[in-house]
Amino acid sequence: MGEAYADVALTAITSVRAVGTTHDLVVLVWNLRKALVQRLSMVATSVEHISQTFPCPHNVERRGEMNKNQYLMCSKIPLLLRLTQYSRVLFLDSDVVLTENIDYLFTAALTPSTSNSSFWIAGTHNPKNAQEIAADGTPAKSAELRFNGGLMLLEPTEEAAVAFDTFLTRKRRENEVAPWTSRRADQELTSEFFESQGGIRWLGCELNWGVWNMGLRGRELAEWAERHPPKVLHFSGNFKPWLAKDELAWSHLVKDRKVRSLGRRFACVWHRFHEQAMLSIAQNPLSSLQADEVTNASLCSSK
Ligand SMILES: [Mn+2]
Repeated sequence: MGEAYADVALTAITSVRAVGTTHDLVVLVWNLRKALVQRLSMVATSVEHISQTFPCPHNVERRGEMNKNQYLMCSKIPLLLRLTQYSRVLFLDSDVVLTENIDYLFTAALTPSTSNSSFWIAGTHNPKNAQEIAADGTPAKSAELRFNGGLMLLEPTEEAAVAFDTFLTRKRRENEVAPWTSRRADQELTSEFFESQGGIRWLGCELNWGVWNMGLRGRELAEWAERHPPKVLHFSGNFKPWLAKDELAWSHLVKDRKVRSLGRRFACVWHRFHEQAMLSIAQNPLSSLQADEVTNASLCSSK
């Protein structure tokens, strides 16, 4: 996570603490100002600087197709697989908030999709409609498997890390030849690697509910989310509550009233955690947070 997402990550962390996790909380950062690292250190178990160890030059300029595609081929997965001091790692994007404790994932028995899986990852899909969701929230048989990288559960081993590195190196070499693909390492290539190992274990999509995906797809998914309240809200894509100036930037994007009001409700969950995060940082004597940096969630004030 870079500079622009420091306070977004703080919000995510605040929510993880609020639901009472008993696990370590490691924040992965690169190119972050000292003051912001210090701010994150106040709430995290540890802050890991990944700029040196990231298995790809993160300073590649994003100018030009070639560089852009090289940039997209970077991945944090090998780094996660090398956190071998932990038996399981639950990766969360910084643009998520938890509304329920999901610590059970660290001990859950997860069924592999085939019996010959050497390495596995557990994750969720982005459903297109309610038919693509099975009764337990995992993809229905007919679902197009759009793996979403916002929440991933892994068991770190050096062996898996090396295998993933090798796979990425091969993909990068293929990618040097036009026409370049823009399949991103952190999501599409991750699922391709683990799929080829037979090892994607699907979790229910209430564990990584794409609010923007819901907005794009419409009412059916909103109704599903009302029946199965999301445990993790993921503000991926074009719906970022922290960028919202008015009406939570939602009303002009989504026509359906029901979807709109649910999206606003979810955005307000984010805003309340954000407010809580900023207030607790401001109260910390070590922080240099200015009062005017504490945004207010006034758009959400009717609780
Ligand atoms: Mn995300």
